[in-house]
Amino acid sequence: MTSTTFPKGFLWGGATAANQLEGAYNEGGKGLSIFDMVSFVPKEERGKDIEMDVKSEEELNALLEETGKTNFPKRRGIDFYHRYKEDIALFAEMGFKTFRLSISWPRIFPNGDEQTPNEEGLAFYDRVFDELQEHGIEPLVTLSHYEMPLHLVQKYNGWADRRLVDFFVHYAETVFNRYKDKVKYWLTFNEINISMFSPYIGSGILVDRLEHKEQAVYQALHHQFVASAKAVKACHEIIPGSQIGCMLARMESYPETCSPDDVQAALDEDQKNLFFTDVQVRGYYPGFMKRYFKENNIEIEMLPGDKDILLEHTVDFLSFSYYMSIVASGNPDKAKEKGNFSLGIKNPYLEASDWGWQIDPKGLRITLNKMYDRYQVPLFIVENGLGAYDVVEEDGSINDDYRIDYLQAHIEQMGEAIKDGVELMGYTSWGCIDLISASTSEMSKRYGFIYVDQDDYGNGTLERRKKKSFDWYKNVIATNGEEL
Ligand code: BGP
Repeated sequence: MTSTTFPKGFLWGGATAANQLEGAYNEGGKGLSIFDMVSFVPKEERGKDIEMDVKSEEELNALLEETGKTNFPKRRGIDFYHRYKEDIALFAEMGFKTFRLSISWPRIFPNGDEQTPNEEGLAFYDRVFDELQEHGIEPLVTLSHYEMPLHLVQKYNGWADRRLVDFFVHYAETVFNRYKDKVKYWLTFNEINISMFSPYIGSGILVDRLEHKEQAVYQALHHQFVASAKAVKACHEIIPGSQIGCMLARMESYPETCSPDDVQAALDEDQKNLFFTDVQVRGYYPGFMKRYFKENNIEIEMLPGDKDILLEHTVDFLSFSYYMSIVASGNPDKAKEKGNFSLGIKNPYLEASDWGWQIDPKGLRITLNKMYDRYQVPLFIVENGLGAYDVVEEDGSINDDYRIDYLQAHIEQMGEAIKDGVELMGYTSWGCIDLISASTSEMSKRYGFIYVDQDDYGNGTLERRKKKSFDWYKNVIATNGEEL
């Protein structure tokens, strides 16, 4: 890698989310969030498909009953709420230029539909941003990372209800006004396409309440698109010079063979993935989705003005997570085998992580090129990393060479894409400090450069410890990606 590969000012750093990090789920005036309700199911008891959805009112009420009795590690997070100073100091030691975190919406508006924000919640993020500023670390803030106030699910069935647009915009304006001197980079919805896999986590919808589920999910997403565009508008008005992006869980789809049926299947998968960025970056619904809606009896209700809002307030940059690629088949029997994103059809050319995620560094170069070609806006990789079991040796060291290998290979391909002409703003590796897994609620699925002493059941001292990858990443940043 030549010294000129990564541009000057490239935003190296790490990424997290409030729901998996902060803990203190019932402190500081915070309301319950949808994620506080997702329980931990040990691996042995889990089915083949990962389950992070809550589907019905009964299920939700049963979970609420348990609140306070069961302290899921999720609700304890890794206690960033009380330990942020120590953690930020470690990020600074690695030389982070940026730190991606999310604001917990229910910390600011415990119910989500009230007018007056919770001052204690606002003050917490003031302290965090000040600490980052002191260390010269630029925050990159996600407004909604799987964490709407639970009350909005109970009362409105989440984003299925149009009123959520105003609640969200009020929340966004509140935090833009409050942090306008502290935060320049923003993201609206984390992995907005997650609703296709989990309507509860992505859109706060209990699907058992609905007759035509797909219709409701796409309608909810329309509301989210409008809310996102309105947030873009507000961000630009309130914080001159700010940049705000969308965020997609990007999964490059490969055809299983060169049969045109497989190629078409891969294109279909890909288009369904890129639909979300089409709306947020180009500002309009693509033709292939209009066709899909028609053929599946889905009608999106739009208010007058919606189309203009989408078109006029597109995002400044496109951010995405990248963990794996997937395989598509035109054979209907095979296509059925494909469960959720972690399973699917095996790619015989790739290895997979312990959780079945197929590791594909070259796919990152391919996807960067394809997305840049399609959109011609700056890209930002805001999540990438290897979830793995780590072992603490007797001398206390953690030798995570497998993680270094994974990141090294991906960063190398990022460099290739930059040389191809892709405009890339930065890279924030997911879970730069070990945190609770989103899909499995495990603590033992670790991504960090920093180890946190806690097990899947919430036992442990929460002590922080540097892994081998800590010094490795520090050097990557210090050499601006020259030494990998
Ligand atoms: C993304 C989410 C993150 C995160 C990551 C890793 O989908 O945006 O919140 O957790 O994936 O997934 P997991 O924690 O399930 O390993």
